[in-house]
Amino acid sequence: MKTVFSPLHAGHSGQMELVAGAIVPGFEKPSRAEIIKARVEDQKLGDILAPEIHDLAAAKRVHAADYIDFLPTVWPEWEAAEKTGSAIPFAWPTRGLRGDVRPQTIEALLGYYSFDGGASFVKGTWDAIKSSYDVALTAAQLVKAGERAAFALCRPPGHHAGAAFMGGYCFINNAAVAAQWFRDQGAKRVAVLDVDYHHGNGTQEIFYSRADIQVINLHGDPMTEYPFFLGHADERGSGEGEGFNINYPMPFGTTFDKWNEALEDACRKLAAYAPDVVVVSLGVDTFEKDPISHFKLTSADYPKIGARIAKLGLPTLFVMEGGYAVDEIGVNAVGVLTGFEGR
Ligand code: OKP
Ligand code: ZN
Repeated sequence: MKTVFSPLHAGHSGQMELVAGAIVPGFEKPSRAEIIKARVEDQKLGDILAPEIHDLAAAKRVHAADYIDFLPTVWPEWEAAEKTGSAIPFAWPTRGLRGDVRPQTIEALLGYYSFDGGASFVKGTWDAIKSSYDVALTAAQLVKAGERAAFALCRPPGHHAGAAFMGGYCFINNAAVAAQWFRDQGAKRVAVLDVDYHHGNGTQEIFYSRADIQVINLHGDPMTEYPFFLGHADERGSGEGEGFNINYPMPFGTTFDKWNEALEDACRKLAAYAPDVVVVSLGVDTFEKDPISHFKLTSADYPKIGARIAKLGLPTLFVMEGGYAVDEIGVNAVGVLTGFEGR
């Protein structure tokens, strides 16, 4: 299958994050995408294409227009306010505060448009976000044009980004953008299958009341795992969307046997939904050696995941999400794709 990749992701670099009270280098770093790309080449998965440039109309189909318009202003506003380090949100309108009043300064707006401090900006961040969006749409175009599957090597990832907020390393929800784009191009039903270790809270929120996009998540139980405040099994969709959101929260220590039972059930429900196209939010942070996660999948398991998804027999867009064990991220992510191709 073809891969779409942009070198502009690399401008989003040097992030820091707070872990157990200490500021440490961010886990979501440029080498992640570079190592996956090198593995795509090494395994001769197929051509690697540069993305076509898209306007932001497709982003505004799933995100609030004011949120999308805000993103490119962050770094210029931050610099204009003479701030020196990276732009990180630090105050949020939680219960008891006014989330309905849009504030006026850049540091306030960062909190207004986020749910945590996990999505921060440096100079190259907007160009990286935009390139990741272009990568997703370009790969979606390949599938629309008749390719059996395509790989959007997105960075930064997207599945934690909601209609009007960033967080958890995510800014624009690439998978949600692609799913909506397929609908707008004439697909009757689209399924999003999110196999990242973390619950894709943004994707769930965006499509929660809709029957035309089925959202299925396999993930660490939010009772004990980030993003903590969404992803429970009783979240099944609302209104017309009732029954079209499906969550499989699983405990720390989950091995492939148990995880695969969830995947099998998910695939049966997905097949019964009979979508025209599947968007896979592909995270490989379910890996046993992932530094921030607690499942126990091994490198040998990833091709099996790809093979099961291939068995659905549906046009498939893979959109890269998480995975932080960088030494093995290429083997694991590309393992899903070669498994899909039956090799
Ligand atoms: C993104 B994706 C604070 C820990 C915050 C955020 C995890 C985001 C995962 N230092 N962890 O789903 O892989
Ligand atoms: Zn994740």
